[in-house]
Amino acid sequence: MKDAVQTKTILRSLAGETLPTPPIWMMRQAGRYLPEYKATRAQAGDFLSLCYNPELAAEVTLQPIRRYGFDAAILFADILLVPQALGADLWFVTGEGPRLSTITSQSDFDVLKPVEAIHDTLNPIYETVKILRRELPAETTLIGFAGAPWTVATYMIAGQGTPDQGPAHALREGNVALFEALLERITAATIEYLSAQIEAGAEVVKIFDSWAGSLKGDAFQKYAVAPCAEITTALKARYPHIPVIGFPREAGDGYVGFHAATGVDCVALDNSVSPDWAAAHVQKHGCVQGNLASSHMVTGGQALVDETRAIVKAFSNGPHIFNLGHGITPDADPENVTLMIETVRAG
Ligand code: 1CP
Repeated sequence: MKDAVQTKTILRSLAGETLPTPPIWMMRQAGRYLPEYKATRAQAGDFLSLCYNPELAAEVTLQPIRRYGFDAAILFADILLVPQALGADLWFVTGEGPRLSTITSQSDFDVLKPVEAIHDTLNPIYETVKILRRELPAETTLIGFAGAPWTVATYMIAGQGTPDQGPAHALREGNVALFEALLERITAATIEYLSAQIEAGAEVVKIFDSWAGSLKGDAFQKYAVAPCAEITTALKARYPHIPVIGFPREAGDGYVGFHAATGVDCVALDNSVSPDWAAAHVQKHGCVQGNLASSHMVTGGQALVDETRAIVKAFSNGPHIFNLGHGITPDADPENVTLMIETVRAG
């Protein structure tokens, strides 16, 4: 009899198997392009109330599984819940995005809570994971996640999303001791947060470093590679069987060697790198995930089909999980998601 690990296609790819058809899921697969998501979000009231309501968060996680039959579900939550659990104020401005209290001085840092306190805030997230493990189909893998320390720090320092992560770069140049203390606190919190997700039933975890691309050279090594390695090493010591996906978005050449330098089982690729290049230079070291441009979910048509086929073909000689290069956008057409899945599964 096959055990669960062998029957879940995503776990097989993460274990290094080359499958005839790559398994597929999609970043932000629960989101505003889906009418059923918008309805549940309206029921919850606002985005954060949705994240902290286990029944409704599980419901929106399940919606894209029911509609499309993706091979994985990703826990519905947000990377900014960790700053909130550490004591930062967090709110969302409609039409603009997240806002947080800023950390630019030692006194701002000193009011942050200790790592052990995070579970007081994050317990509902673990409840969502437990519900999902009960309710997901047997073949669907449950992915937990957190933001990488650098990306989370960029929001905590600036108090919002920034095009160039300027305030975070300014702090790391102007007060490296404070910057590194903040990164260490986030790293330790992330290890505990992901461990609790795994204890609750997450079968894979993904570390989102959305702003890794703005770290260059030595800074990329110190603030993207090293924290990801620290988190992965700690998780592997506790849960050797749980695969880790790393996503150092827009790392470019930094994707090369990222598996070995961090210990992750899979490197997720954004669509700024060509699949042929990534197959030769990144996939030769282990499983890769990606990397269709999310704009195809808006535009659709033959270009979507051609590009999807090219990505499947380029990665067909090694372990591959099909995904977008970044999250699907609210203006996407749900029909184009169906077309992408059919194209991948048609082989
Ligand atoms: O209006 C809404 O309904 C909120 C939109 C939204 C959603 C659906 C936000 C606000 N977060 C999420 C969910 C979310 N965020 C998930 C859930 C699982 C999924 O379906 O994929 C995940 C994995 C995230 C991760 C996340 N949040 C990242 C990393 C990945 C990425 O997209 O680069 C980042 C940077 C965030 C911060 C964040 N949360 C929300 C927004 C709009 C943003 C970006 C803000 C900015 O930089 O301006």
